[in-house]
Amino acid sequence: MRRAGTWAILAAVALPGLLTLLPAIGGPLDRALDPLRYGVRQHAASGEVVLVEMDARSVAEIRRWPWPRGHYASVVDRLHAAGAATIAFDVDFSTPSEPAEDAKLAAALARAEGRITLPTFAQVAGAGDRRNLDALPLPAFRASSSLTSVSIAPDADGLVRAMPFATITAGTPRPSLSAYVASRAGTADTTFPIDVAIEPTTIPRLSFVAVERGAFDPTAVRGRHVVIGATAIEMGDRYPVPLWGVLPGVTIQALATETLLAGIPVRGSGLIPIGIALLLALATIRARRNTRVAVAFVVATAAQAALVLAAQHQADLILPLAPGLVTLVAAAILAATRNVMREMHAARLTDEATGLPNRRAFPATTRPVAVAQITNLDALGAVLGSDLVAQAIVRTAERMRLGAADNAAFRIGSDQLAFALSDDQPVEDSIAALRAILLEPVEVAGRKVDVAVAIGVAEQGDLAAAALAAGTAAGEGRFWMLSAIDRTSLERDISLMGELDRAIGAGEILVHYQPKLALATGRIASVEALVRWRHPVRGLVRPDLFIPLAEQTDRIAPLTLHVLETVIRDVRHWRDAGETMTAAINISARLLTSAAFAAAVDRLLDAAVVPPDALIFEVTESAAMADTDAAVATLHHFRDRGIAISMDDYGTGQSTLSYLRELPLSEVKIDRKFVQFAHVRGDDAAMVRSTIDLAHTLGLRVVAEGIEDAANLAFLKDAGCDYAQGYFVARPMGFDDLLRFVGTAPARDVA
Ligand code: G
Ligand code: G
Ligand code: MN
Repeated sequence: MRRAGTWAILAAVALPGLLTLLPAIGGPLDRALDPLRYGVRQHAASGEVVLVEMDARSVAEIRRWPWPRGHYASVVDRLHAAGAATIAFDVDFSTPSEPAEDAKLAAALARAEGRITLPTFAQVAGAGDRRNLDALPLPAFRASSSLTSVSIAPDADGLVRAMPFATITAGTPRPSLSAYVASRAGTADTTFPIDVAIEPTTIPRLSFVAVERGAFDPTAVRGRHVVIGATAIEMGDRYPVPLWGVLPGVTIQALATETLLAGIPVRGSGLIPIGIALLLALATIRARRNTRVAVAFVVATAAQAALVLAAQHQADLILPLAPGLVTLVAAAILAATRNVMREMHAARLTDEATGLPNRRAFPATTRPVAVAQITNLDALGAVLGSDLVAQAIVRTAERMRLGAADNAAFRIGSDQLAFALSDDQPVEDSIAALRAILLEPVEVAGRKVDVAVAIGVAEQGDLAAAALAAGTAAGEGRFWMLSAIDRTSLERDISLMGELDRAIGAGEILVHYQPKLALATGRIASVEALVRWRHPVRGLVRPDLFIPLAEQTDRIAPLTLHVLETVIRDVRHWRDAGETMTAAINISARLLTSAAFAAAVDRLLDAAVVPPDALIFEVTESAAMADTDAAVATLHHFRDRGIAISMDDYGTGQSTLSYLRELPLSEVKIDRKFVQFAHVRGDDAAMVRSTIDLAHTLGLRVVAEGIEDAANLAFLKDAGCDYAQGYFVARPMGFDDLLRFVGTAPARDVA
């Protein structure tokens, strides 16, 4: 049903309507709708048909029954004299009465010059004989009158709804009273519906005895068609009709005559209203929301009913109501059901708070998948409130979509977003791209908000493994981590780590240096060592790709020791060349809890030909988090040996202030996220200035990283920052380039 086209839906909708074309189904339904068909169109009679009632009053006055036929003779004479166009009797004259009275009537009929019509009745021939006999008026009456059938045939439920145009009784066709009076010819035994929208009470009527006495206005009869019959209850001959209940047979004859005077009703095929309904149902079927379905249904139903009733009223085309209405109901039920199912389907696959697709919506994939765990959700919630947090999550998901394989991000837990990674490029490249995308804060209600994430990656669409890895990465303060569950297969895939040991031996691991400019003097006072891997196949591999892998596979210690060794050698060289610069080395968090690493550092330092105070260890804030006591002890140990400790990426972590006090720091490096736009963004500027002040108060040097233009540099100098590091000062470069750069560069004027 989800993908079914309008045509298929229309076909499904038409079926129930087509079923109502079966009389057994449509008949009762349409009959139940009679009050609608006739009630809405109720109108007064034309007045062309006048009833002369053999009413209770007449019965009371004449007293004898059967009435002596002289009474009828008088009435015929009176009506004829008044100018009645036709005089139709619905009175049985088939048996003789007193000859004198019969003669009176025969004479009166003869005087009426053929304006009279007398009834014939179909009668069952007798017990055991199913043939019908024609009960005719006496031959003396017949001589000057025409004959019409007054048989009334109720439906199975006892209600009279239709009248024949003509009947064939005992082989003789006879027009019905109404067809004769209205001069409408029709095939024998075909019927027409009586228009019971005509209000029976509006048919002009005269009492039989009043007419007999001449006590009536002749103009009420002149040129009109008079129908004479019994309405008094005790004379029987009463039938129920729709809308009006029980009516005397003669009143029904009058209604039928009125119907034919207004036009000849033609019954139309039920296919016509079904066709109309299908057109009208289009809007209902197209409606995507059920309020619209309801509105469209009501409008279509009203239009359908109006069209059918108008066809009857204006064109005497009688169409069934049930097929169209059933079709419309079917359309509404179908559309509503489809919408509910769609909504349920969508709701099942959507996270309520954010509108993002949820875990159930995550497609099966053979690609690597990433789960990003938002690590500062509680803090965000406390500051922003849940609505804005939801927005922040949506903004973050939008960013992640940019780095996702199929541009889709899913909220798989309150603090977890998931997405598939491209399998065209190494996972490390995807992660590097993501890191760049996520660096900028997201904007929520006009505020810039940092959403901190830790990412777990797993192969083959293993979402659970990725989520687990994300949790571990968050706990260890890392940006990303591979799932331990399939680490081996991934390693084989990446095939980098197996090569790292060989790479160190083969001299593929290089150290580049990025200068730090002392803002007070305009001279290069220090450098940061940044590792590079000149891979024979992959080219220059960036450290943010292989450092996390090295950390996870326990190769970070040999790598760092190799860097330290290289740096010590290079420092020796430039000291020999007369340069007094210090050099900073990045130390991974997990190395701080490794006694073996500390011992190895000690051995290198013991053998070193440079003073330890030429070295700086850069440690990220999160580094101290994993195992605080051990990490702090290790840092004190290094510090005691004379190595300066620098807090890297300052501002991106969490409990900054307590660390500033506890750790044996010499230096703080403000993360480039805050520095880069500090000269144009007020809140960044405030953060940088206050950090500089705070650090100075604690006796720490301040390095700002990520300086990319002169204005930024000028701002930092003005803010009292001690060192500036960034592309504007110099990019990371090889040892030889560094010596040339420092030797030739004049002291910079950064004022
Ligand atoms: O400039 P670059 O792309 O080299 O730096 C990327 C990241 O890698 C930086 O966060 C930097 O601290 C880190 N990094 C560079 N060299 C080393 C290293 O020798 N050891 C560790 N642990 N991290 C390093
Ligand atoms: O985390 P750490 O301080 O070790 O980061 C050093 C990283 O910063 C290296 O990747 C280096 O290439 C990068 N870096 C240094 N200067 C700039 C700069 O001006 N702009 C940008 N975008 N990155 C820089
Ligand atoms: Mn660093």
